[in-house]
Amino acid sequence: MTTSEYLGVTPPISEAGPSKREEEVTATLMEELKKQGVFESDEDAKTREIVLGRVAQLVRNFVHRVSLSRGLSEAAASAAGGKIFTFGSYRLGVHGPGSDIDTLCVVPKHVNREDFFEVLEPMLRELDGVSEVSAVPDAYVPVIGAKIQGVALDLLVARLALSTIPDNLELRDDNLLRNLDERCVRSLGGSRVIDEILRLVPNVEVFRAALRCIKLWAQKRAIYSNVNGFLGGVAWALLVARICQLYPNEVAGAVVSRFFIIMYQWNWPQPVLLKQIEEGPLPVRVWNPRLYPSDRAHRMPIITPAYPSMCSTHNVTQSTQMIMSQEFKRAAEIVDRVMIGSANWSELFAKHDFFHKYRYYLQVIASSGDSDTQLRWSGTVESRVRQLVMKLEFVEGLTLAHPFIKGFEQISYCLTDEEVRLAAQGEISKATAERKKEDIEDKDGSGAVWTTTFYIGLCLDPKPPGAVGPRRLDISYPTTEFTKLVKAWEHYDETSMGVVVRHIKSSALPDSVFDPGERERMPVRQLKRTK
Ligand code: 3AT
Ligand code: MN
Ligand code: MN
Repeated sequence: MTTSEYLGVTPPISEAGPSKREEEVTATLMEELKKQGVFESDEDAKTREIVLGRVAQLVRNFVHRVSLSRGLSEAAASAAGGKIFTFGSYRLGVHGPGSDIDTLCVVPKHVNREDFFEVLEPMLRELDGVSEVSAVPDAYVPVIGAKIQGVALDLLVARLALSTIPDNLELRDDNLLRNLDERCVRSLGGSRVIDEILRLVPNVEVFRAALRCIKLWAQKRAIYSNVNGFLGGVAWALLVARICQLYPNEVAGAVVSRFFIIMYQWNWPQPVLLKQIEEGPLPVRVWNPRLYPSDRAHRMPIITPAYPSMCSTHNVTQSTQMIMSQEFKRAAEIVDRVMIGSANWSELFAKHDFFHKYRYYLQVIASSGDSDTQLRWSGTVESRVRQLVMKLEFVEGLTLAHPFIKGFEQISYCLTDEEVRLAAQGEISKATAERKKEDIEDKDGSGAVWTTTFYIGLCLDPKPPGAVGPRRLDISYPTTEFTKLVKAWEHYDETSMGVVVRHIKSSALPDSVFDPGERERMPVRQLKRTK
């Protein structure tokens, strides 16, 4: 076989088609996915298309307007074009009812990023049915968020070194990246990666169905989150795409089954690649562990296929890798039983047991006095939690530190300074918790406290035989270092923002981390005894 006969960096493992049983379980998998609500209605799908049509027209109007203002003739302004490309889950075809549409707006060289925020944004606000417009021009990837006819969008911009953007433009050519600023290269990246993934899978429909299954499973098991050291949407897509390459003629049920077995056995840090890494025309870094020590540190490298190739799993730590490996194993066992008919797919999608699993937890509590500050501050704290996890991994006696993938928000209406102080530390009395906004209005010394609490589950090494009494665990060094690190944030303000780390026993977990009735259904103590 020559390299051109297969997709991927090795020949397939098997080119066999599905067995009858594999077709059966694929049908039941699709039924279960429908039941779980991962598909949107036909009506919603039509709305999305209408919205995209309107955005495409908006971008052309925007380019036209800016072109005229730069002194171009009417004819030249009309010819300047402007085109949108989608990426993210919508472009992959695996979006859910609540997903946004990630949309890249490509404009000619005489239109710049400032125009996008100063001209397009006001034009967008003028459209019918638009709400929640929010621009983040200074972000790593500058973006305008908005809702149109109820559909959420993330709008990115890329300015190409071309004087016109024709309707048939494609973004595949690496040379398009020449002479662009870094932000435009990054903005183009999302779209180029998705295009490449879709080109590199043998059967797009099979890939989509299998990826929907893996995404739902990863969300339910609380391992879908790039910031927290697990995998994000792109990384999961790349893994599923690789398994599709290895079984080019299989159906989704079979791909899912192979996925878990292969991922459980994968010889990390051997990278997952969809094609050989390519060099290109830019003076930018391409992932290369032989050249760069920081790339060598990646534990589960999953590499993006479009130039410049990057590692999509930079944040994975020893703990998160162990947790994902356990989840692959659990899933492989369930899917084995699905195959022989002794389990249903729904078992694969059972909710995680994070808040039942450990005896001790760390709470990382970010607090402030208003919702805008809290949004930015808690985001900053969240993005650093994995630094705490990595420091905890060095603590003697700790097997792993398991970060939970989302924070829990609360607003506490306090009557006194002392209550405010306590609330910021996570000590929220029943009276405070039950108070409403009206209860503190016009009262001297009162105030509201916004808190976001992140959790890290602590798994201790097994007790050595014969040891008695509780084990001591000294986490003061990691927690002090962590607080120092988050307070080093450039916008940190000690008068309005707080952060504390404290450890609690599982019995002290607040009810808010459980679904109604969940705590009672699975009492923590019972779980421990059966271990
Ligand atoms: P949803 O169905 O929308 O939840 P998704 O995979 O489309 O899933 P996002 O819309 O959050 O997820 O992200 C789509 C892509 O946008 C993924 C990544 O290429 C890019 N992206 C997302 N967040 C960031 C970020 N903070 N910085 C840079 N790129 C980002
Ligand atoms: Mn999206
Ligand atoms: Mn998005």
